[in-house]
Amino acid sequence: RRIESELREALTSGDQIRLTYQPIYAGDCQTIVGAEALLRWAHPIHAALPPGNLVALAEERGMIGLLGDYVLRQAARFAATSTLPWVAVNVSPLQLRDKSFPERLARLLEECGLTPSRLQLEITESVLLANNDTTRSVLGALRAAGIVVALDDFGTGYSAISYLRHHRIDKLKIDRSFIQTIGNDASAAAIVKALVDLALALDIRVTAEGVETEAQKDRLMAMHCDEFQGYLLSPPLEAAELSAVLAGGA
Ligand code: G
Ligand code: G
Ligand code: MN
Ligand code: NA
Repeated sequence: RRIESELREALTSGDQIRLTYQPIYAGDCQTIVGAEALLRWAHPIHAALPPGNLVALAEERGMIGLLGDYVLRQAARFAATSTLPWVAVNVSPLQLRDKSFPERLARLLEECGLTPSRLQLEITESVLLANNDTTRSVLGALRAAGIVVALDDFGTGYSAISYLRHHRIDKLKIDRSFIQTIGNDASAAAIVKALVDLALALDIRVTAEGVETEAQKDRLMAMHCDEFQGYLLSPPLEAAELSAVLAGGA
């Protein structure tokens, strides 16, 4: 009860709930091509509440639409005033089950002055597995509007490759569990290589998540992975910190 009203309050006032932005780099590992927005609740008690729990709480209490729109607005506002090419926002499966989502999002982008092609949405495989009619039409409308849709945590769910054909996803993000074992697990390395090649063949972009070591980076570069994300390159940054990095001041 209490946490619910606190969440509602945090969403209507102040900047307790903020986003941090983790840069995503081009294949050269030098150029920032975009950033993933990650939720943070700076609350005296709930500061330790991981974003996954916050999202789950909002889902349970019927507040995911509210939280989701808040996150999208904050990310779009930041991107609109930044030189960042695009910003990626994680969306819950429930947000995509709302028929009014594409239209609301279009209005929000217009209001923030952000071109749809500068917004990417990260969805999880469970979204596609559910095979829900509303979700399908919502995804179609989003892509028709020019919003890039990325499949997050790829490889951790039921990863049916047929989804890539039927749902025409724009980007795959290979889950960090594969990247982290790429150096000492031959099968993980083979899977990553196969996924990068598959993405190339399907004309889908591919991002390696959770790149933490030079050795991982070198192997992924040799595989011609398109995009890199991870602590080796940069942790999530405050909006102002990212702006400073983009301006060459950090
Ligand atoms: O930043 P961190 O590693 O703690 O994020 C944990 C999880 O929370 C990740 O799976 C991430 O996708 C998810 N997450 C972070 N921010 C958001 C958000 O704004 N919306 C949704 N739905 N999930 C988020
Ligand atoms: O599920 P999703 O990919 O959206 O989760 C993103 C989460 O991964 C963020 O919470 C972010 O802090 C975390 N993350 C980003 N880079 C790395 C990394 O190099 N290693 C690890 N372990 N986590 C990372
Ligand atoms: Mn993500
Ligand atoms: Na991920």
